[in-house]
Amino acid sequence: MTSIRLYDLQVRDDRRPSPFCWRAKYALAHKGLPFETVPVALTDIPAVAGGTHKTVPILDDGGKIVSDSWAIADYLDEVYPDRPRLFGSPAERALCQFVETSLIASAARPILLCYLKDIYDCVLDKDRDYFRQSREKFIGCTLEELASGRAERIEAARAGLESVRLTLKGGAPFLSGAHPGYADYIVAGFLLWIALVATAPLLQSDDPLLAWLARVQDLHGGVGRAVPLSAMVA
Ligand SMILES: N[C@@H](CCC(=O)N[C@@H](CS)C(=O)NCC(=O)O)C(=O)O
Repeated sequence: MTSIRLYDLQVRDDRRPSPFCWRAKYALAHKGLPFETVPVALTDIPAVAGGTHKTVPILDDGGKIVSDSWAIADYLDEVYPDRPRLFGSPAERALCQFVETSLIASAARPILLCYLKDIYDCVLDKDRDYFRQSREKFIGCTLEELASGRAERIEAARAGLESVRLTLKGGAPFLSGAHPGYADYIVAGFLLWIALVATAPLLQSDDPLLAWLARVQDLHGGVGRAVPLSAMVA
């Protein structure tokens, strides 16, 4: 029996789309640590693990509670130093942060705006009012108004992933080089998120990202393999 539990955002049909939770699942798998996920609704997060955390992922390692995907990765490297490291050095960690911020600036925001209404349509009934109110406050219009401009935005979202494509063009199997690393998990987490909620394709079928994403899905015993990509691919 494992004692590691990961609180993982749940939406309809027990899908688990959270990009930040994906990173944490990959981080645990990378370390070779067995874990179980605990499904949690958005509006139940404040009641999890003592009630002091506002977001998932939240890790419970035999009673030690850690929240935030970066803090979880750091914790795992610190507490399990003999297992494969997520960050080989502070420099690698800093570069992974750069990957995250670059992705947020170039792709994640347009992607979020394209798919926010799809995400709303997937959240559990109990979360719908909270999701609508919090996200409409954030974007400054209704989810329906946002969705009506989606077609033009998808092009921008697809183009925002160009730095990932160009990196992979270098020939290495992973963004982190010959072996997969946290940068791969960051980018794959965003794409698996969309694959689980999309009602319109983000990628063309000949997109070179797809071969890389399939490789990442197959890693560590296939931690992301069950996610169908078809809804995200034209
Ligand atoms: N910086 C956090 C962000 C986590 C995050 O935003 N998680 C979302 C789910 S994808 C969440 O829990 N949102 C709670 C809410 O919207 O109330 C991390 O890296 O773990």
